[in-house]
Amino acid sequence: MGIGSVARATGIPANTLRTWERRYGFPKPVRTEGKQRAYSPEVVEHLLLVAVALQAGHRPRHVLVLQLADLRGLVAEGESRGPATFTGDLRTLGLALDGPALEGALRRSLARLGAISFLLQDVVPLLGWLGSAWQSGEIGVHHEHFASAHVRLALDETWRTLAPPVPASVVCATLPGDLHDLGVHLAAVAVAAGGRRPLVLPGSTPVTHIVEAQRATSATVVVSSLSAHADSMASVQGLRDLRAALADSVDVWVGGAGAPCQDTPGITFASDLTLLAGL
Ligand code: B12
Repeated sequence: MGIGSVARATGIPANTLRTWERRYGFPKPVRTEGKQRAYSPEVVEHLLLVAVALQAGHRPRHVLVLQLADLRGLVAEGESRGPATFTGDLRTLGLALDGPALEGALRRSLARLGAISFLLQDVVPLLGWLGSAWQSGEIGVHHEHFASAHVRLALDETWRTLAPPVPASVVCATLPGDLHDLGVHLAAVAVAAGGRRPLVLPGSTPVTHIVEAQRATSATVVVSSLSAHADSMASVQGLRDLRAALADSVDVWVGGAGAPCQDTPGITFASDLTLLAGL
């Protein structure tokens, strides 16, 4: 990532990043051919933790010299004393419609847990709770929309931060009729955490567009996430069409609560997001 993107992702101004590099030797970028600074996903994750530690009141001169494991320990220690960022709190912040606080809590959780545990321990339980609490009338539709929009932004920011600056090699999409694209964003985070760049298509994408995107990028994998709301008959047909239109060399992975039970030859059905980090 370039210095501007790192500054946006971490909230640490570009000038500060340059000063720290001079003063503490961290964050250490590599130089592109054009002599621009470029930061690896590991450095960006490290900086996210630095940002959390600074917010908690630690001094840059103490925090910037720590090894990653020690920094994680410092942040975890602070979290256990300060406001926790587990799902219970995210729920409270969602109910309070407190955007900045919810954004901050999601960022802290990501920095503390790392991308995959952030998905599994915080985001997925929060989404499950939003669905059932909305259905039971415990929360209003505005709470559900508010919280899921913030989660979507956080996931979007996360995969963009983690994805290496290489051409996309994994296309992530829902199928026609399914506007629930959060599963696609969860998948994109896992793919990016595994070191590949996803191409994320918007919800309800026609099969022909998914195929065009795969051909245009020569992506080797297509990942589809189907929500509980997806029409199962249409999904089975959509997946057959998708499989038939793609070259045999392209792997197709499908998951989500609405993934059809029927096996479609040439498609891998799975629910464990961590598998996508190993593609
Ligand atoms: C957020 C949300 C919304 C948001 C969507 C925002 C967005 N951009 O995605 C908004 C507010 C827009 C919305 C709208 C609607 N929603 Co809605 N929504 C949800 C909610 C709360 C979360 C959905 C979600 O993202 N879940 C996370 C997904 C990814 O979890 P999952 O599918 O179980 O997948 C898991 C794994 O399989 C894995 N995974 C997922 N994909 C993949 C892929 C691979 C390859 C692998 C390996 C793993 C993997 O990751 C997940 C975690 O483990 C759910 C509740 C729920 N629990 O799902 C309701 C829910 C899906 N919605 C529902 C409904 C009814 C609707 C609406 C019809 C409401 C309305 N009356 O307008 C509309 C329909 C919109 C449309 N046309 O599609 C119902 C569907 C019920 C049904 N069976 O049909 C649900 C279940 C809520 C409920 N309890 O009633 N919704």
